[in-house]
Amino acid sequence: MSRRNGDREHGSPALIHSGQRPELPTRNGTTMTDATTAPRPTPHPWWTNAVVYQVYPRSFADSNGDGIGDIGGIRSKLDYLAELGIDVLWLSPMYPSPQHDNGYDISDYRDIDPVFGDLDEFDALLAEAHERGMRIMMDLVVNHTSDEHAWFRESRSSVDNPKRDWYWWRPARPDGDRPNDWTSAFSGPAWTRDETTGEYYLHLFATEQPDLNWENPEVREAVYDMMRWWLDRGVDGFRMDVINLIAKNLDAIDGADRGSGLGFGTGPQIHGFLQEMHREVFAAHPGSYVTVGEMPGVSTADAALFTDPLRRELDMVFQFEHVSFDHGSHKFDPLPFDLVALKEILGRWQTELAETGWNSLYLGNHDQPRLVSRFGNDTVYRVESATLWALVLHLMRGTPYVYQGDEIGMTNVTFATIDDYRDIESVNHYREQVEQFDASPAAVLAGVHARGRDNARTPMQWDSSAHAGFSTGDPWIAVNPNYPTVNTEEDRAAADSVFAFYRQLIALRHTDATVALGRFELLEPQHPQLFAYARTSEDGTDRLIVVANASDEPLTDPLPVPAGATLVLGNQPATGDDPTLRPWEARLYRVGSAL
Ligand code: TEU
Ligand code: CA
Repeated sequence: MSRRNGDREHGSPALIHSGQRPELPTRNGTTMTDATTAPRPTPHPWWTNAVVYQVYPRSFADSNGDGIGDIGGIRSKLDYLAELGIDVLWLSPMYPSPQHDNGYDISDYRDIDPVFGDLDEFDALLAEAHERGMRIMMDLVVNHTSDEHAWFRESRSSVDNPKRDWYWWRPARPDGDRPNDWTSAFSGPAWTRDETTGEYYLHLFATEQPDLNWENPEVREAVYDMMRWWLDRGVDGFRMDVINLIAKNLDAIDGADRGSGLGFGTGPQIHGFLQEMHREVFAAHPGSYVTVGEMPGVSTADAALFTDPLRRELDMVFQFEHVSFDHGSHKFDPLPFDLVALKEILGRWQTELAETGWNSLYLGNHDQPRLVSRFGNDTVYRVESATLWALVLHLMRGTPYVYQGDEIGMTNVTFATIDDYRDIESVNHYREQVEQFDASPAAVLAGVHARGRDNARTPMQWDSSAHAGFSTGDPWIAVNPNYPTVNTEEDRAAADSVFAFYRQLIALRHTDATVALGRFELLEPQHPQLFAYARTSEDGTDRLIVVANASDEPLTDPLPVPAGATLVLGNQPATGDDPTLRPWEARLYRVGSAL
C-alpha cells in the first residue's frame, strides 16, 4: 500500500536530502505545475521550501449533512488545495474520541472516528493527496489520552494494575489536599481524584485528558509503535501536540508548587525523549518525513537545540511568544496591538534560528483568534490587512502554515451568548469567572469574542448558500454571519482576491531560493507603522525587501528601498513610483546584484 520507494534514504540526516521529492507525482492538470516542479534549492530538505495548510476537519467540509466536517469533505476539496499550491496538509485529530476537546482527547490511536469516516476512507484521502503532490501530516497527541482510552481504563482500575504507572497517579497530601497546586489549561486544578482508588491523576488540560507518564519506557514504546503504524500506512510526518510537556518537571510534580503545570516549562528529559523517538521511529523507518513540535513556552535557545538537524530531534517547532505577548493577566485579557513588540519577537526568532535550526511561521491556527481580526483591521481593510500579513509572514525564512480560511480572509465571530460557544476552554473560563469569581458576564464574553478558540473553528465559508456551503445540515457550531460576502466563491471572483495573493506567495517560495533560504534582517525596528525587512541570498547578490504599512493611516516616511529596486509583488494595485504606502499596503521589492 505504501507508495514509498528507495529514493528515500534510510535514516540519513535531514540536511543531506536532495530537496527533490521524486516519490511524489507532480501536479498535472493544475496551473501550479511550473512552480511545484521547478528544481528546489539544494542541499536543503524538501520542507524548507514547502507550505503547510492546516485542516480542522470538523469545520472544513461536511459530506453527509450531519453538520460535522469529515474525510469525504476534505477529499472533495483537494483540487482547491492543490490549486492554492500547498505541499503538506496537516490534519487536526480524526481518531476515535469522545470529543471533549474536539479530538485532542484520543480514545484509540489506530482508527478513525466514525463521525469523520473510517480507515479505508483515510487511505483513499492519503492516496488522492499524494496523487496531487501533497503530503499528509498527522496530529500526534501523546502528552495525554482520553480518559476513555483502554490504557487509562486499565490504569485507573486498581493501584496494582500493570498500566497503573502509564499515567501520573499520586495519593492526596497528608493534609488531604491534591498532590500539588498546578492548574489545568482549561480552568480548575490539574489533579482529579478518582473514586476507584481514591488517588489523584494529573491532567494539564481537561479532566478527560489524563497525562501519560513518559518516564515509563513501556509508554514510549507503545507510542513509537503507533507512530510507525501510521508511517507504514503512508503518512508523511507528524505535528506533535504540546510535545515539550511530555517531559514533566519531576521536582515540581511532588512539590506543592503553585501555578500552572504548563508554566513549569519543560523537564530536562525532553531531549532524550525526542532523540529516542527519532531513533525508534524515523531513523528506523525508510522515508523523508517532516516533524513539527508544538511547544508552549519554548525560548529561541531551546528551539535552536530542538531543531538542530545534527541532534536529530525535530525539524521545527511552533513557538508561542508572538501569540502570547498581547495577553494581559491571562489569555482572555487582550492588550492593544503593539507592532514594535511583534517585530522584535518575530525578528529575534528569525535571527536566532538563522545559523542552526528552522522556524515554523504562523499567525493563526485552531487555538488562536483569526489573524486578520487580531493583527489587522477586519472591517474597513479586511482584504488589505489579510494580504499584508500574508506577505509579511510568507516572505520570512521558515516553513509557513496557512490555517483554513485565512486564504480568504476569514474573521473572528461575535456570538451573542456563551451558549453559542462550543470550546471547552472558553466555556470553562466563562463559568469559572462568572460563577466562582462573580465577574461581569459581558466583560468575560468580550474576552471570549477577542481571543476564544471558536473564532477559528466556525465552519469554512465556501459560498453564499445556506450554511456557507459547509453542510446541508445544521453545523455543529454556527457559521460566521459574514459568510454571504466572505466565502471562497466571492473571494476568488474578486479582483483583489486573497486566495490569488496566497497562491502567488506560495509559488514564490517554491521557485525563489532567496525567499526560501535568504538571510533575514529587520529594518526600522522602532517604526510604529512600518514592518520592513530584507532577505539576502547566501552569496549576497540577491536581495528582497518587504515594506508593509500595518496601520489605518497612509505612510509617507521614506521607505528603506534603494532606487532602482523593482516591484515584485504588492497587495494593492501598483501606483508607479509613488513612495506613499496606502493603509495596509504591503510591497515586495527586489534589488538585483545587491552589495
Ligand atoms: O494546544 C496547546 C496550548 O498550549 C494552547 O494553545 C491551548 O490551545 C490553550 O489555549 C492553552 O490556553 C494544544 C492543541 O493545539 C489544542 O487544541 C488542545 O486543546 C491542547 O493542546 C490539548 O491537547
Ligand atoms: Ca459529516
